[in-house]
Amino acid sequence: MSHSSQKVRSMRILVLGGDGYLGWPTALHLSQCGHEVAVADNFVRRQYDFELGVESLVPIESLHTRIATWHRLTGKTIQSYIGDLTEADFTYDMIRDFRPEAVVHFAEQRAAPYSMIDRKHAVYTQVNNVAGTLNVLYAIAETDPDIHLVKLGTMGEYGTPNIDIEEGWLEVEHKGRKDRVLYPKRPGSFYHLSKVHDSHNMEFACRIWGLRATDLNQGVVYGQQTPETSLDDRLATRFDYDAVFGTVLNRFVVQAVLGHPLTVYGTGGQTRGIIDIRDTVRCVQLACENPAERGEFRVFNQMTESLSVAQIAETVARSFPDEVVVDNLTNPRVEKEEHYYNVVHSGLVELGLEPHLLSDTLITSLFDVTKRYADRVDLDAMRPRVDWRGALKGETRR
Ligand code: NAD
Ligand code: USQ
Repeated sequence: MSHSSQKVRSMRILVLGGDGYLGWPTALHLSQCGHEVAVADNFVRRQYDFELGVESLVPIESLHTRIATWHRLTGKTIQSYIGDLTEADFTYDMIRDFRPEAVVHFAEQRAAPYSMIDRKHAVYTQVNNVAGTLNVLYAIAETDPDIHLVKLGTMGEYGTPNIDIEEGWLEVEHKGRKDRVLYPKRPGSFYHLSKVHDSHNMEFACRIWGLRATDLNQGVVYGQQTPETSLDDRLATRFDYDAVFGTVLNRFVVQAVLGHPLTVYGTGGQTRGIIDIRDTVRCVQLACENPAERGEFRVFNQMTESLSVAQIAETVARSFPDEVVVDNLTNPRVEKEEHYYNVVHSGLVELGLEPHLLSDTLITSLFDVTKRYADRVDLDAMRPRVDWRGALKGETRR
């Protein structure tokens, strides 16, 4: 049944990671839908840029200016909390102060290559992500267990199993007995593993304390604009193209415009679930407005279609008016390039999602964004430098 036309009452929604690529457009979208929104962030994403010597292709304003611009344009207020989720006092105080009905949690280190740089980055990623989420679970349990946690997970938690990927849970029959178990996970980086650990901690909190949580196992996101961010340049969200934080389709678009070969890793046979950023914000809205039950650990696969990396490269190349060269680089990651991939992703559609499938129009609009800021591109940042097998070569620092 579609719930999309139902009139929904205004909710208090706290968006953790609200200064990031997806958190900021989501906060705007929820505010535009009439919800009372607050954002939280420690700005560590902006620090990674300083560390790596790169920056978003599209210039982004400070959170302060973004919020002030939104208020000037729409009259709507977004509250902000500046702090780190791994600090329990900050997390508890914020949840007690804002009293949200839903907490949308984007606030994690989200780049697989960043987590594979060396031991230090792997440990940072897992401590930041797992400890931050644990603090959020405790703060919810001790403040108001009715608060619905909507947490961003990732399709990469599942890996590429040789059976269909279900939405989080699997019915199994073993030696004549049946059970419903968490879907077995086999992720491909220490980052993706951090999400698996989070999922287990959330399921435990739902089962033991009766919390309510939705895990949104999202595919690779593409796109840069939503109706809200397009209202004013000062509302723009970031657009990463570097080899650490840039995601595959966004990178290929920038490479096509700059006449750089598309960096397909290996044969490009690896298939991934993908999703348009406009669908990301809508999915989060649907999850908030249709909460999980108390004690329920609900999982949705937040992706709209599956494409291999080679198909993504072909689609970008076909949409670009000039010639595009594809460079099959030695794959710096360890991943299957030939595999089965069939994902169930009906839960969000049943709640009312009407997917934007990948189109030439969308890709062309990304070409336009890239052309506008092409002089900001650092071509050196395009080459992958993080090797999944780095630890074996004594390349990692203690
Ligand atoms: P992002 O790095 O742009 O945003 C994350 C935000 O969280 C940043 O602003 C960062 O400063 C903040 N943050 C990180 N750790 C924090 C902490 N300890 N305390 C407070 N703030 C903290 O990432 P994104 O691309 O917007 O992704 C958001 C979420 O969605 C992540 O959890 C990511 O794993 C998930 N996701 C992203 C994609 C994608 O393609 N971008 C796909 C699937 C899932
Ligand atoms: N790839 C290339 N060339 C490139 C970049 C990537 O061939 O220049 C390939 C990778 O080898 C991989 C695929 O494209 O097979 C996806 O890579 P990616 O960097 O676009 O995405 P990934 O590392 O999986 O991570 C991104 C987000 C992460 C999110 C994840 C969703 O950074 O936050 O969790 O997408 S998913 O992949 O479904 O787990």
